[in-house]
Amino acid sequence: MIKNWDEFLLPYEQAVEELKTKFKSIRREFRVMNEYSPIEFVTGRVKKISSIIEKARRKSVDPECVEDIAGIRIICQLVDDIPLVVEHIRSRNGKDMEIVVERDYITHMKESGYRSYHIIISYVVHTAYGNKKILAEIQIRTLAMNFWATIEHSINYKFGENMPEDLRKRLIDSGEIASKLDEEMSKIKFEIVDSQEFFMTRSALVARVIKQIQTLFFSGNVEKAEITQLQEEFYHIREQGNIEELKQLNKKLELMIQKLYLD
Ligand code: 0O2
Ligand code: 0O2
Repeated sequence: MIKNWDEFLLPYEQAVEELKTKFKSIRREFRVMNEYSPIEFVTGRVKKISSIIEKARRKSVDPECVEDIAGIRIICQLVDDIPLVVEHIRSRNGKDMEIVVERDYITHMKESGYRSYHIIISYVVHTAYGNKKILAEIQIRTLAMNFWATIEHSINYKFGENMPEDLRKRLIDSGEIASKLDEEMSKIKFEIVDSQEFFMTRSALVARVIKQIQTLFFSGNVEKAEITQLQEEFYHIREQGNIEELKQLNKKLELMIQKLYLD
């Protein structure tokens, strides 16, 4: 019997925050490198007290044995990203987390039509009162799987066991459509990854060029007319969208700045 739920939930809240930060930072690292990230976004939540009590009762276990009190959801764009994220988590096994069990509901879709890859981990939280080992669930799924699961979850919540048969069938059918969408997206994976990397590289270059023109301007050692000319050159290239010309302009500005500080 849990006397103080706030105290009981504290390490789970901390675990959710820490795990969210850890997986979000992987995405950030890819972005800094202008590379496609297998992680699109990360969310997390601590299960509601009423749901913990209900689940513990249903499974005849103590609340701390409920595996998903702390839950992290990692959303990927493509199905092919999922094994990469799973491998990444496996590579952390025995380091900052321990894998307890993996459940592949993608190869083995649930009867409801639910698809996702689940990994239950045990995770140590360092608190002011010492270390506490807790269980956490990581769900890895695509945007399409997430769309389907979110809608199905809310319909399920409303109807529970009493879901009308035709609605259940429609949900199973729409799950198949979501699965088909994932398949189709996988077929154009190269174009998706390539265009997103192109977009990130171009944005990073644009930001660098603007910063370098500012550096030249604020140095006070470049004629105003020359700055205006560089700006016009930049606007012209940006509108044309030619990345090679943008790279050349960036290089030219780098050299101008180097020269400025060498002289
Ligand atoms: P960014 O730079 O937008 O990726 P927080 O505590 O605020 O860090 P929290 O409370 O978990 O995060 O927020 P939430 O609502 O669970 O969402 C977490 C992140 O997922 C947020 O990004 C949302 O923008 C992003 N997100 C949620 N739903 C979607 C979605 O359908 N599509 C996409 N692409 N992103 C989504 P951040 O943390 O603000 O950072
Ligand atoms: P929440 O917080 O509402 O998402 P179970 O006995 O099925 O309740 P079990 O055996 O502990 O749970 O684990 P399982 O089935 O591997 O994973 C449970 C979680 O996976 C659920 O959490 C859902 O988030 C998700 N899930 C599993 N099956 C389905 C499904 O058919 N549809 C949807 N939308 N989600 C599913 P909870 O308990 O619902 O909590």
